[in-house]
Amino acid sequence: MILVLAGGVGAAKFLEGLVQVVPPDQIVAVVNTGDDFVLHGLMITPDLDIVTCTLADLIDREQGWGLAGDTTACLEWLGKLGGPTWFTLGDRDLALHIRRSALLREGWTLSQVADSFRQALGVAVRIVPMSDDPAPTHIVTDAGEIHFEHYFVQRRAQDRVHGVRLHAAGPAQPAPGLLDLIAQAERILIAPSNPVVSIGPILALPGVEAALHASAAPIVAVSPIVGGAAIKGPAAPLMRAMGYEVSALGIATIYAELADTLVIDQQDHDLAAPIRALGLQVVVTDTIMRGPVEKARLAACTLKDTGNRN
Ligand code: FO1
Repeated sequence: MILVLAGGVGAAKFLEGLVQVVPPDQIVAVVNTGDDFVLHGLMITPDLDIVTCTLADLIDREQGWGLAGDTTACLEWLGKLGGPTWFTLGDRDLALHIRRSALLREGWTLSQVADSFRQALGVAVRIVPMSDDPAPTHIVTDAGEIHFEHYFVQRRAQDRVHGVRLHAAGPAQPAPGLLDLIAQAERILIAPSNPVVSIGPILALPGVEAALHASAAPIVAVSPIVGGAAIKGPAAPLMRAMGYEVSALGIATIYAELADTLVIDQQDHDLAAPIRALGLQVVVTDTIMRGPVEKARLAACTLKDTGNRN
């Protein structure tokens, strides 16, 4: 089984490549829930939905989130009635949040909801939230400490970032069975997601880093930073706020103690030597996931044997 630590859009695209080169039922995606928040009285889980709906080929490919061809009649009426409209929730998208919220109120766990939804949508990849407990990511800004989605979407990532608080609602436990999945994995992949607010929340769960270190599986990460910039999302300001250089080398310093191999883009080939100096093996390739062929090629790169464990 191949375990993939995943955030949102970049991870979803990477998984679309992986399912082309590995039987989907051999893949388990452990998904960040730090973006999750309540809006309109509904439990919204952006990264779980992005991964599930992308693998179900239902995603809006322009945006990387939301459902293709979705309408926003309900959102318009929510606005008329004084509800918040800063977070675009389409009519079909709302069905996910309404149904999820109802099941959670009936006592289902987020793991059970996520598994029920991916099966209902015909996704063969197992999708596991990182935790069934609330584990919101807060961003510390000039305007105070705010939830990631308020920082990133409502306030358009305009605030100066002073820090990040993971699991801001208190201790969160790894989802049931997650530590066993890490122990059983034959290979562990860290998708090209935001290392601070997408992968960070997963690694910060008690026992996860220890389980990863104890695993005999090769751990391969894909840099989400290409040519000194993120392909999408707020990785740059967040990495800067945490004191990391915004480059593939900065990514290497984050994962140096954990991963065996880092896959970087050919634009960053000159960073291969300093990254190797950190003790990581390096694979230099085209990491821009333009289409299905590039996604499959990138995924195949993370499956090649690049030598022994760290
Ligand atoms: N991102 C935005 O920038 N604007 C939105 O209005 C928005 C709505 C949205 C609705 C459902 C969903 O699953 C994701 C959504 N996202 C939106 C993406 C969200 O901000 C993600 O958490 C980030 O892209 C980071 O993964």
